[in-house]
This record gives sequence, C-alpha cells and structure tokens, in this order.
Amino acid sequence: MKYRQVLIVFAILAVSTIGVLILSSHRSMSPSNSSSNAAVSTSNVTIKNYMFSPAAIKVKVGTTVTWTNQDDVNHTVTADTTSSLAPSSMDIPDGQTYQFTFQHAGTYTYHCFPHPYMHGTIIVTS
Ligand SMILES: [Cu+2]
Repeated sequence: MKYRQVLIVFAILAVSTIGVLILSSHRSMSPSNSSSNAAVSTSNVTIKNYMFSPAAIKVKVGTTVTWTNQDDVNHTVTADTTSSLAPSSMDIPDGQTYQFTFQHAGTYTYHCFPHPYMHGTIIVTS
C-alpha cells in the first residue's frame, strides 16, 4: 500500500516535470517566431531591392520617419488610404530621402506607386 502511494506520487511528479519542460521549450521558441513578424522600433526605413526594410516599424506619435531610397530606380511612399494624415511622397530618386511626421496614433499601411507589390506598415502609438 505504501509502495503504491510512492509510485503514484512519483508518477505525478514525472508527468508535471515533463509538462513544465514542454511548456518552457515552447516559451523559449516563441520569441524568435514572433520577432520575425513583429514591427521593429525604428524611425528609419531603407528602400532597397524593391523592398521596404524593415517592412513593419513602430513609432511614437510625433515621430518623423525617414525613408531612404538605395535603388537606382524611383520609388514612392504612398499610403494605401488617401489622407492628409498619412504619408504620400513624390518620386524618391536613388540616394534621396522622404520624411513624414506621424501626428496621430494608428496603423498606416503603404505601398510604392510604380511597384504596387512593395508594401510597408507603420504602427504609431501614443
Ligand atoms: Cu518602387
């Protein structure tokens, strides 16, 4: 009877130890998984190889974001929704920059007018 109780306690300990190990391994995996999708805290976006990099950034209200074109073709920063509160550049030639100051919190998605497959997102928080 005593031996059986010890066995049961041992079994419970073993199961809970395995459970903790599984949980902790999942927890250690999640940061690397989420960071690949998460918006980067920066106010600088590089345009290179027909991509906005980082594609998704996050800034505080009042931040001026600078886009720098490093391709030898013109790109634009054109908000998906037309609004005076959202960025809308003219052509940005190679080596030139465009700046926009975000005055309102929100999520701003944008693209490049000549290359609509180029996409970017700015998450502005108060
Ligand atoms: Cu472009």
